[in-house]
Amino acid sequence: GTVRRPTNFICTVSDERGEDVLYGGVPLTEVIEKNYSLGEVIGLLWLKCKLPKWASNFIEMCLKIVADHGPCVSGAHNAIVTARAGKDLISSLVSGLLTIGPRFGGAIDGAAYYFRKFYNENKTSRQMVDEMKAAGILIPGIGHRIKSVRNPDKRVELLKNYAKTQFPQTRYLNFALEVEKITTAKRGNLILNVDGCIGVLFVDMLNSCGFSSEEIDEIIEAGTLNAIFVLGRSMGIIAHVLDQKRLKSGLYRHPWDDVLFRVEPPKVI
Ligand code: Q5B
Repeated sequence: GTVRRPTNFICTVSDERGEDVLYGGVPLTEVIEKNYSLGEVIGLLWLKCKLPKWASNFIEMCLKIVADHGPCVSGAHNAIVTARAGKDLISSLVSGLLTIGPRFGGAIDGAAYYFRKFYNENKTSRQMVDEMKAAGILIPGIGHRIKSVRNPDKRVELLKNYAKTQFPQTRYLNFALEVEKITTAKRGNLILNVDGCIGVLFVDMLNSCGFSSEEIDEIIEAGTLNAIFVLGRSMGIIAHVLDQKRLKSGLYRHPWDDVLFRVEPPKVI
C-alpha cells in the first residue's frame, strides 16, 4: 500500500483542513451553535476533554478573577511603562506578561505541585510548613503584598465559595487552608493567595474529573495552570496599555527621590 511520508510534527489540538475547524475534535459550528463557554473551549484545546459544567465554569471564573488587579502590580506596571515609552500594543503586552513568574502570578503550578505532593504523601500541614522552610523554599501560593487576614482577598473568598458549593470535593483546598492557619499565625499576610487557591482547586477539579495521577503531573509540569493567569491577566494588561494610549501619556521616568542611590567607587583590583 501507500507509505505515508514521515511528518515533521504531530498536532492533537485542532484541525483546520476541512470546512469547519475542529477544536479537539469538536467542529467550530457546534462550539458556536451550542454556545460553548471559554472554559469549555479551554477544556477542549488545553485538556482535550468536554469538562462538566461546574469545572468549565470554574476555569472561566478563574479567567475573570485574575483579569486585572490594578495598575501597581508588576505586569500592569511594566506594560504601562512600555506603552508610555511609545511601544506598540503587542510589545507592551509582552513586557507585562514577562513579569509573570514565581513571585507574581506564576505561582499556580508551584502551588498545585507542592500542596498535592505533601497531601499525597500523607504529610500534615505542619510537616509541609516545616519541610519547606528547612528546604529554604517559600511555599508557592502563600503570601501577599497587600492582602492579609485583616484585609482578606475577595477573589479567594469567591473561589472558595464556588468550590465549596459546586465541586464534588475540595480535599487539596482543605489541606491548603490547614497550611494557611499555620502561616497566618506567623504573619498575617501569609494567606492562601489567589495563585495558591487556583492551584489547589485546579488539582481538586482534575481529580474529580477523573484525570490520572500521571496526567495531572503532566498538566502541572507543562505550565497549564500558570497559563490561566497569563490568559486572564492579558485582558487587564491590554486594558492598561489601551488606557495609556487613550490618555496620550508621555514617557515615564521614575522620580529620583524614590531611589536610594548607593553608588560606590569601584574596588581597585
Ligand atoms: N514568607 C507574595 O512577600 C510574596 C512566604 C513566607 C513561607 C511563603 C511572597 C511570596 C510565594 C509566591 C506567590 C503569588 C512575594 C502572589 C500574585 C498575583 C496578584 C499580585 C498583587 C495579582 C509577598 C517576609 C517573611 C519572611 C518570609 C515569609 C513570605 N512568603 N514563608 N511561605 N510563601 N510568596 N506569589 O510580603 O522570617 O521574616 O524571614 O513569594 O505565591 O502575584 O495583587 O500584588 O493579582 O496581581 O514581600 O495578587 O509571600 O514578604 O518575601 O519579604 O517575606 O514572610 O520567609 O519571613 P512579602 P517577604 P522571615 S499573588
